[in-house]
Amino acid sequence: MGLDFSTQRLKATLIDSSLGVVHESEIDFDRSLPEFKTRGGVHRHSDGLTVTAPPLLWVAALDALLDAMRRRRFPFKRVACVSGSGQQHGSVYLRHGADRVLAGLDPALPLRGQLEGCFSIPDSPVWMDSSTSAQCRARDRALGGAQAVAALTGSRSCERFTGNQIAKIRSKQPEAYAATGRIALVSSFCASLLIGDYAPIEPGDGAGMNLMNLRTRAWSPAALACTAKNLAARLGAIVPSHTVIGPISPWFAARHGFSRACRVVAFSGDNPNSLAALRLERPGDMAISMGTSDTVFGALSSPRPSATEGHIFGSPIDPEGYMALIGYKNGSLTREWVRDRFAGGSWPQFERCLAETQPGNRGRIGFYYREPEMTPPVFRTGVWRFDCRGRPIRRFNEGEDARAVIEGQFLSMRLHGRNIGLAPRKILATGGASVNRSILKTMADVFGAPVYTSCRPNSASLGAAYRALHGWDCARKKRYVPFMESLRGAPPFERAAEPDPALRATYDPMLERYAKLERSI
Ligand code: 5FX
Repeated sequence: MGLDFSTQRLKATLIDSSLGVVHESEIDFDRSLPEFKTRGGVHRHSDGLTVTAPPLLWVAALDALLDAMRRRRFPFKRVACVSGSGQQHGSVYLRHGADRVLAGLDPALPLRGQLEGCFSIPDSPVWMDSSTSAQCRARDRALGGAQAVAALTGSRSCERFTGNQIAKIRSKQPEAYAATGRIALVSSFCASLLIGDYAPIEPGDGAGMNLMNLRTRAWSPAALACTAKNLAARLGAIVPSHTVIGPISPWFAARHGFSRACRVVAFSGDNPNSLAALRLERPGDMAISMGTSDTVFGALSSPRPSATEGHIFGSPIDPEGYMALIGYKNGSLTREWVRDRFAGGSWPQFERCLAETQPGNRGRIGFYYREPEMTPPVFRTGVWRFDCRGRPIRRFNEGEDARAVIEGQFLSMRLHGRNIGLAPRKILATGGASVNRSILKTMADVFGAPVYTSCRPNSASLGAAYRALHGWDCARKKRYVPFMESLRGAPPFERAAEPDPALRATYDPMLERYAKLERSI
């Protein structure tokens, strides 16, 4: 069973021994638990920067989800192993002694009332928070600059990353910090509920804190020291992602009928779990998720952390591997804007534009920033068009904007992926735009790699279920089993587009021209 505590809902995905999905359930936080007064699962504060969510909401959601599954006569006793996923970076502050509460839960009562008094901070900072710029700059100063922080932890100091959130709480709410016995991530906190004890953190989600040494996968004493006093004792251990962290707690067996033999595998973040769902195990396996914002993630063996772009996390499916994550703000909305203004207003018309223009767009390159962009950081929105000699031009010919926005987005992904060590071998395309065959063909050509599709929703909870199976398999066989050995027989992805080898000669030099023009912007 995989559980995904995402920003807006809790989902469960169950797989059986043939690796097919046999059950899915979900609870929407705003709709099912209106008393927490969240919108989109969070509380946005009046400063426009602070965003929080009550951890008790996630506890109540677990009660509600399990109750609903029990009403549907879900056979809990057949669950062999559970793992899970949490929105990344968010932190949960548990009072001294909360571990005793977790260990002594009364099966006659729901979790919610029993855990209510356990939080020293009742509203947890979450990944949408951007209120910690001062703490980020302090971290940069203490550790030798932005690039030094990235080299040590895998990412530059980021406002949403847990270490900077902890530093803010330590300085603004010192009594609450002193009352805290354990600081958990959303993922490890939810795992704690299942094992009835404080759960360890694993390197996929642990890397999203600016506190872990990316290479050793242990807490960095220097990063801890510049965050808060006595932090190591409050964070607990970091364990490999496939670790069985305990049997399920007696509360789940007595109240819902789970088997006492059911095991729990370390929970990870939503992005690392999505990597597991798409089985991106080998360096060069990457995914492009095209949604409101676009996300690129993939496996890599030689990471090159950068202070200016992307993040490197520990791989959740390879104890020695790494994963890259690059986010873009200009995704679907920007593609739709170009479609509506310059490509006939419909996707069939847009596809016609792609078909009627040449790959490489006769050397023409466009940059379309409808939103301030984070990769690369571009704060001024606008459209920039260049001819084949790199000279700015005001307009393109008919159809060329459609090709320019698609080629430009993929060139950017290839460039910024390369900058942090991602060398694509095979691409999995997901998200709304991945149903568009001409876009996928352009993707294959720009990257020079085959493109596969996966339209399975709920990738984080499915990935957590796969990771549960993986951890269970390793424990059962008493050796490390490669992830894909445990996943042998999983349904194949559809091969959707092949690269045209002749187009390397077009796109390889175009990438270098793109990089130069991007710098000029
Ligand atoms: C990744 O760094 C993020 O902040 C988001 O993708 C969150 O994980 C969403 F839950």
